[in-house]
Amino acid sequence: MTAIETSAFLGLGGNIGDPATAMAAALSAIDKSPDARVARVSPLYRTPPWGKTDQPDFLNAVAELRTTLSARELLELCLDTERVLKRVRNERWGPRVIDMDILVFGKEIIDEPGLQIPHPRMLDRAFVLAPLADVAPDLEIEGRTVSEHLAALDLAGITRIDGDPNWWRNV
Ligand code: PH2
Ligand code: MG
Ligand code: MG
Repeated sequence: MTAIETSAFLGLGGNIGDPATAMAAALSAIDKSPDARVARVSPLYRTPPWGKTDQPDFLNAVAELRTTLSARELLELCLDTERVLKRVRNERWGPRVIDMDILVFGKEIIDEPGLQIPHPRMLDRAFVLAPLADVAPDLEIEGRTVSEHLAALDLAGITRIDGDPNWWRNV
């Protein structure tokens, strides 16, 4: 029997130390897991801090995964990976070496403690939608495509870093 694969989208970010290396290490770890593989990765973006503005700029990216895990199991894999990379949880929206959020998990709608999918704040965040539009412009979320949602947002300060498209493999 072949297990069903779900397409899931992860948002990645960080603004302490070397976030590009941390994000690359996180994606490589997930890709090595027997139950998930990395299908597409956006370019990196430099983005102004959202929510709590007195902190350094972030690097952000989005990855599409194919996984046989459940959404809850994928969350555990992401949290384990954050722990391996020495993420420390301090203040909400504060500085971090790595953050991985499940944005979309197939067509599932989940509203449980610690797991809300689609991610409840993603549609307000250009730092999520700009890289998501690179990998899945036509993905529908709440009745509109990612491109349509992105067109409604202010892109001030969001810059795509044009570099190696396989940046996440160089760890
Ligand atoms: N993550 C946050 C809070 N603010 N700002 C940017 N630019 N990028 C992020 O990834 C980010 C943020 C909480 O997860
Ligand atoms: Mg987050
Ligand atoms: Mg998070």
